[in-house]
Amino acid sequence: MTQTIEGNLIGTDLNIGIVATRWNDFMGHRMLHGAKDALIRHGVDDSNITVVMVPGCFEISLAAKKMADSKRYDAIVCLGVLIRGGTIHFDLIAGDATRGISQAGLNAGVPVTLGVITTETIEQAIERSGSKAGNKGEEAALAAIEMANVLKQL
Ligand code: DLZ
Repeated sequence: MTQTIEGNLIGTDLNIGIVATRWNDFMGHRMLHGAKDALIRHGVDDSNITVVMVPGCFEISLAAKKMADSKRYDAIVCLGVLIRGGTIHFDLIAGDATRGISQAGLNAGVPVTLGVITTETIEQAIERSGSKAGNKGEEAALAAIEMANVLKQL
């Protein structure tokens, strides 16, 4: 008989870390709010949520790595907003941030979820941070709860 392991969305007793950025704060703030709101609505105690603010997406992975390595968190949510806006930095930062975030989780064996939005325009970033395209902060927070609960069973 097939055994299927899956995580529920019950956050009771989970310790969750969030790394969020100051760049593009107008959208970042809404993603952080969406993430915290989702965690609390799914049972995570407010006092079990730790938010670390970093300057920009390039800095997310180091903070996520330190948090993951500490083993004090069941999962870590990484939030950032990268807008191309004609800058050549965009692809470099996006690539490094994504790889670093992934590596932080793999190295520590702790779920680290990706709530970094990469867009061409500010309008697209607004759409994905709490308007018609949802809130990617909230999605990353739910993925963190689900993965924390999957990992507990593996
Ligand atoms: C430099 C830069 C640029 C051009 N764009 C963004 C962005 O859209 N989103 C973001 O989070 N950060 C950006 N940064 C800042 C870098 O991530 C980083 O904080 C600085 O290069 C300092 O290391």
